[in-house]
Amino acid sequence: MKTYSKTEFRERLEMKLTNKRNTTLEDTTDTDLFYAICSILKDEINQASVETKKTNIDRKKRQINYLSMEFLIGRLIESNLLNAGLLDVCNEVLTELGRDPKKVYSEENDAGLGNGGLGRLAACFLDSIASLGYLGNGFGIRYRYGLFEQRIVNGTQIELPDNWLQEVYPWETRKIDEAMHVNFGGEVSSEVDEHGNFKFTYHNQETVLAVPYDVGVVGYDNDVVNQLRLWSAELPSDVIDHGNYKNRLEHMQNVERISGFLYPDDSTEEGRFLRLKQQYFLVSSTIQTLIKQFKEKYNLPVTQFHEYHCIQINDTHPTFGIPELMRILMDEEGLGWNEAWSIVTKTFAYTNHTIMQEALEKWPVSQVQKVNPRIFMIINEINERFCREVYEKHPEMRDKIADLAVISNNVVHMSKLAIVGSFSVNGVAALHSEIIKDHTFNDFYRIQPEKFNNKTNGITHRRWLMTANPGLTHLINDAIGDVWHKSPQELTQLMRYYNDESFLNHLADVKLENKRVLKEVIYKKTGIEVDENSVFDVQVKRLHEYKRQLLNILHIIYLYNEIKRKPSIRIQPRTFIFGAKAAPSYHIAKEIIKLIHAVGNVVNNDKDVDNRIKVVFLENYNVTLAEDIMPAAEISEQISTASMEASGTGNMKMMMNGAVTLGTMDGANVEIAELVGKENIFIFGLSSEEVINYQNNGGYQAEAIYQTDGRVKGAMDALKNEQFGRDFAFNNLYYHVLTNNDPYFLLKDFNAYVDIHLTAMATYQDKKKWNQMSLMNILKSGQFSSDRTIQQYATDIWKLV
Ligand code: GPV
Repeated sequence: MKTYSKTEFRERLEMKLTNKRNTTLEDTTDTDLFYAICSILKDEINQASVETKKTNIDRKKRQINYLSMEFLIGRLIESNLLNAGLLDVCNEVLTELGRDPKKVYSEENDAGLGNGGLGRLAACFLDSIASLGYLGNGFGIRYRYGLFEQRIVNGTQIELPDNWLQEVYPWETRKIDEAMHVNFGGEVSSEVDEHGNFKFTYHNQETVLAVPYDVGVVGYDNDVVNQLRLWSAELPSDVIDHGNYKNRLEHMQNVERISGFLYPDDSTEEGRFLRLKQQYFLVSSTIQTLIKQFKEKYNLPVTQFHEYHCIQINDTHPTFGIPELMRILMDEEGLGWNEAWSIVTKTFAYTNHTIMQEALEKWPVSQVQKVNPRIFMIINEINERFCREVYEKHPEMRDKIADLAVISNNVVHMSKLAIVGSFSVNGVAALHSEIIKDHTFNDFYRIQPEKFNNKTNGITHRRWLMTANPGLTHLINDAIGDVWHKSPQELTQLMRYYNDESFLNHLADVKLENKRVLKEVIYKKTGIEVDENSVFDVQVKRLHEYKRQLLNILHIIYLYNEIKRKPSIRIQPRTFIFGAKAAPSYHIAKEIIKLIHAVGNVVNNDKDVDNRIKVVFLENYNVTLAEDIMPAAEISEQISTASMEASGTGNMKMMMNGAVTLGTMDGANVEIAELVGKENIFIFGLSSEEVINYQNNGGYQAEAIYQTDGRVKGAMDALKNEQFGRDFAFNNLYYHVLTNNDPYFLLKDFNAYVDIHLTAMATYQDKKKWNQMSLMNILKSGQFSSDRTIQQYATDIWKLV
């Protein structure tokens, strides 16, 4: 891409302001500046994109297609500027013009087309695929409304629609000429042709137009621009229905609802018919496009499709792609079942992101039939052939066939369909991948062990370090140069500074400065004044019982009561920072948000506490807010019940920014612990094996711990005895934990949690030691760059080379 001197960039900016915004540098607004900068970038992006597409066709290499119902991309301006090599010059020019670059960039709406980790992972992956120079595109849905905006009113979460497309979205290009028809519903009839083959024809289907909007994905300093293609649902203009204008308008609105909004449930399944339609809409439009482009561009028989395309499905949400590709290969391309199946099972690879039962998708047969009857027929056939094969080839598994079946009790088990139809099944952290093999999908592992593998998650260090934390980035650049930008594992070179007092002090200065920035954000958003010299202890992630925000707040209650008992107690001042959205229908989660606020209200205003503890809940946690929080974190709370967090990625973001993890041996925490060593992490609580053992034996005796352990009882009773206000929610939480026998092991892990906090705070007293721990976390974090993850996907699964 073109490089610009300051003068050139400024001139270009002036030109764009005049031509695109009808204004001048002298009286421009931040909005004008933002769109003018986007326009400069977009020229570069489009140019490079054309080149990328051309070389890709010439090279005839295998392409990865990442299918996901979620892409949590956040803002793109800074990361696009960085990757295009224009961030510094743009910052300098804006500053010289007397503008605050941050303010200009904040004109961009945060694109929240995802719920949490799974959606953000997809966004990090696209960044790494392009930055490593691989040919690979993302496919998702252009939801008219993204993840809801969270407001807190009197401690209660309120959800507002996320109208992110209210202003022009500068990064997208509508490609109406590449729109696809997606067919829903209707009936299927079959006849036998002259060769004795079945021919299937569809009738009375409803056709929806899938219109693609392409967003360029800019590689870092390599002139590569891939695409994220987001599909939007429209009524085809040639549909003449009912002849009635009002009916037509209603029909139009119904069709547009398919891409109307993102379902706000994270790691739980809503099971709504519209969600099912969204899934089929994504896969049908995408796979039709891939086949069409393959035939047009390569001029090869469709039987070679898998040699040029790999499809990674992000959890089971895009699993209907498997029967959809079968349908196209058989009904439209005329292949037989076996030939089609052989192609499909060399094309699809499946990533599992959870072992929790409530998140494993299951769709009633009747609903799948209604969405597309032909797709259901194919799933049924896949199931019958698979069960027969198990019966014949694995006699030892005959009594397991009911468990293995893709369809049972009139529901389609999406994870089973995904496993059967894919050549690769991967978990997202080493521990998680082992649990999948040993427990969740053990029956499948026994018959198809070769499919199972691990790909530990990662995060893009470009967004989560280079743009989010410029202070730390400069410090690192000054110390070891910039090789780590392209080879993040080179961060280990920082080991040279492990005993360098001056470097360690600079590191602490950078952290303090980032804490000041967050302090301002906290004040602006909540009116709460926090002390930048207190420890910033952070838990930011979706609100879920298994993530145990409740354990965190119970510990805060315990600390508070210790202070009340003995106000002169010596305690390290701390700011507990929360950010979390609850799914709108997840009542317990919303009650926990209420409790955090109630505890905060009491603790923050109690004279006895004297500002030693502050509790802050930052509303509307999203990618943009995370970019302010991660650089300021010192303690990274990763306290899920062991075995339940598949990986976690916030843990990696905070580690990369020098926070020390305080957590359980769960998900990727296990690998963080291995890398930094036990001395540089605070681990507590039950192991995953212990948790799984208890679960298999009906749990542990929660009531007994409650009755006998004073610390546990004290914290729990605060919920019941209205210490933090009279609210049914707190009572309910109390009974919820005890009557369900504490399925998330809050009480069982409570004491270990209290103790590990004591250890952590004792350690913090030794400033040098703490800075060394922080440095160790940063310098080992290159392993968690998504560049490493994508490199592994590319060589082991996608075979891109
Ligand atoms: I399933 N995850 C998510 O964000 N949404 C989901 O619907 C499902 C899983 C998360 C896991 O909970 C995290 O542990 C993991 O780090 C993340 O997916 C990315 O793999």
